Amino acid sequence: MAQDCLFCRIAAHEIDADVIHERESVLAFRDINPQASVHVLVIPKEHIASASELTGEHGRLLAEMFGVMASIARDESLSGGHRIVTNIGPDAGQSVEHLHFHLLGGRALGWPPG
Ligand code: DGP
Repeated sequence: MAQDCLFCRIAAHEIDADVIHERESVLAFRDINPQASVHVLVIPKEHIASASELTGEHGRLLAEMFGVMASIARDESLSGGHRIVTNIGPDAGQSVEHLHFHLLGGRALGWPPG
């Protein structure tokens, strides 16, 4: 756990969140500032600053995270489609330096994103 990392503290249940899925290594919770009717954040419990830090050693973890997201999309009835996105660095608007995938759905999503 990284000191002063918001998502590490959510993963440790030190800070409340609307958790919808939890596993030993992965947590999913609703975004505090939703951009669609379904907006879930999926994080590894271990501290990884962003997708740029991923290596081959994270393959199993990533497969688990994508499995969790597929399961959430089914549970949230996103049969018409959804989007998974991760922001990396300030130009992309990353505001929390702990890897997280945004799972967005429940409305038509424009492309390209802003
Ligand atoms: P990004 O900008 O890609 O780093 O996304 C960070 C997201 O985290 C942003 O959509 C808002 C969300 N967020 C920030 N603080 C909290 C919090 O305390 N709780 C929850 N549930 N979400 C948060």
